[in-house]
Amino acid sequence: MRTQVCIIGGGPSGLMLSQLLHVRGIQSVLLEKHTRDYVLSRIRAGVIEHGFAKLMREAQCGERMDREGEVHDGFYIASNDKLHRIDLHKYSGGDSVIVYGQTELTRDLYEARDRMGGVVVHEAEDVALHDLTMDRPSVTYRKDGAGHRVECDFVIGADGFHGVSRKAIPANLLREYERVYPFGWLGILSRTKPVSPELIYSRHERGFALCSLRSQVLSRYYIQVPLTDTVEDWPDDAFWAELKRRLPDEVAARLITGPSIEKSIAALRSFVAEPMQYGRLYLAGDAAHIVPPTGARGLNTAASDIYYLYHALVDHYAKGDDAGLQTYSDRALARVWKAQRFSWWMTSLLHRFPESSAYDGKLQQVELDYLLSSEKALGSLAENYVGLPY
Ligand code: RFL
Ligand code: PHB
Repeated sequence: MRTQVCIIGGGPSGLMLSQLLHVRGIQSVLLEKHTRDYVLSRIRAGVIEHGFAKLMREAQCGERMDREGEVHDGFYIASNDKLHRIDLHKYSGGDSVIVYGQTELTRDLYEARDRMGGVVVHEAEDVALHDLTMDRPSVTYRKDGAGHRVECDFVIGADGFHGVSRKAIPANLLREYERVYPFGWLGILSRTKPVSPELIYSRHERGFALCSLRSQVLSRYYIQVPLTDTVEDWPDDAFWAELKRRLPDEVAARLITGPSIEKSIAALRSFVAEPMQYGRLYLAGDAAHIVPPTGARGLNTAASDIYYLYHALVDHYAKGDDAGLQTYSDRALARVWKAQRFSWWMTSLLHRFPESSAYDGKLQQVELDYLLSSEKALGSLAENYVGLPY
């Protein structure tokens, strides 16, 4: 099979890029390791920035998002039994975020690919990248026992943190930066009315908690847990009891509980691989970088990679201009590192760190006090949370 762009990974990054390229008349083949149902069963991001939403519209997949997504002008930080509202709209100079689940936007992207006759191969096994430094790279895979080869001009590695693309870059050319946090997030989804119409990020001596939502009838809650905990350690009743302990009393009193319909633990990690390009391979999204979810930056940073890559590929095919491809890694990484800084900062501000001293605890408290008392600090929080410009 011959195509222009071979995309590895059918998560939001890969789907979004294939859809955007299609709209501009550039062909792609997308290879995904798992079934569509499996990809859609992973509950992940809930908060998206307007830059992401704009790309969804440009990809002709924004209709349901615009109808069903909720615009949020603010969120709360809870600490010492009090709620503090962060007015994103005011402090960002008029911006906001959209609450729309990653599952839903991935579904919208798959539906658009179907509608436009996009080539998406599911259950592609043993994906391998070849001749990345030649003019004609290729990607091989197996499907139903048969071997296949896709010849292309460019290979896009959008196969997430555990994918094969990043590993195709020779180790001596790749620099990896990493921080692993000594805790994870246990998340549950429940068909209950959210405790608050806006998100609540709670800092508590027992550990962090987050009250989020997917709609006014679907709640998403998280609590910080040790990495040694498993989902089996947390029956629903234990989860709800612990969540309530970490929320201000008046919030805990109005929390509506119910059976969980999904429960999972995510480890928290910061990771960046540099450069994001090798020959004709370009990495995008979680394949190149990961953030802890505290600042809601992961998917939004993936979207900025896609934005740069999409424009670079359009310039290549439409104008024979390769400047965007040549500078892709540097441009993408400049924004990636800002998201890394913000995610690390929000994680440090709100979590309980097992090794921290009494002094560290005081610093964390004064950092929060300062934030809540300073218009400039609130401005910095807001502009990062709604998304820095591309
Ligand atoms: P994905 O979503 O991991 O998709 C990669 C796809 O590649 C496939 N794959 C392969 N395909 C072919 N061959 C191989 N060898 C392959 N290996 C893997 C995989 O099956 C998969 O389908 O990466 P992508 O597209 O870059 O998207 C990134 C986002 O998923 C991620 O950044 C966000 O979910 C992070 N995140 C959040 N981001 C936000 O911007 N806002 C949020 O509110 C937010 N909340 C979250 C989050 C992530 C979380 N977890 C579970 C880590 C909340 C959580 C709990
Ligand atoms: C979510 O709803 O899953 C969510 C929201 C905000 C975050 C992380 C996750 O910072």
